[in-house]
Amino acid sequence: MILNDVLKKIKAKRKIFAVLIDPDKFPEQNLLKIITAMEAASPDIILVGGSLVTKKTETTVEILKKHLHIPVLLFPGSLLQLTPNADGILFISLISGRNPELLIGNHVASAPVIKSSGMEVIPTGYILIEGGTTTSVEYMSQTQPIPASKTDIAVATAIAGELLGQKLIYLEGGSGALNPVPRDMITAVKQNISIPLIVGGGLNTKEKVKDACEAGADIIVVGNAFEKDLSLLKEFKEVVSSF
Ligand code: 1GP
Repeated sequence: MILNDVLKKIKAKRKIFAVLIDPDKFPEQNLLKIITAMEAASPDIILVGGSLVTKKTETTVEILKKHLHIPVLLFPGSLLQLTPNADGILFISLISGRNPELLIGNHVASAPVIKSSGMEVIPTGYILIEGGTTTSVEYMSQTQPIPASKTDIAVATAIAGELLGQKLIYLEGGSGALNPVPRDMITAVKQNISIPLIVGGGLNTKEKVKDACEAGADIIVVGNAFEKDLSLLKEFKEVVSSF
């Protein structure tokens, strides 16, 4: 089970490195290139998804699974990205927002299909933080991010997520965020929950990845940076593994 492995690694004081593949940003040629980079760097998890995906997610998952032995988790921006060939799914509730479709509506619509697929389902409380620019996820979700200075609201939201039964909390700056989630916010959220903390959005340098790890992230997610420079993949993995 993917979540069990995550919990074991965190218990052993290890951090987890996840690569986000947006099917639109990695058409087949580019996908094969990042697969080669992942063969060398061995990330712990691959997430597949995006705020707006026009390509077939199923094909991307199929190619990833054909070449790599790394768990592939769906990170769906919409119901159109559901595909049964992934190993699991982050079953996301956008708990910083007040869009009922992203809190329960899409879950009801997709639950029977997800259940019958047999894939591992990981309930995840997703908290969007203002990242210095309007990100695709903010626009597409039609939700308002928590201001980066409002640590208390982020903490209260994360606690609520855990109390509601989420298994992971995802602190998200949004893909391509100018500013990643602030260090003090990561630390405060981590201190107030007992479930693993994912941090992503705008982590495009080794320093930012290190900062997020030091601040308390258990799982680091990077996507955008690798669309520009695949050599970063190995470097970031080394940073995360050094903790
Ligand atoms: C987005 O947190 C992920 O959902 C990754 O963000 O693409 O900015 O690395 P980046």
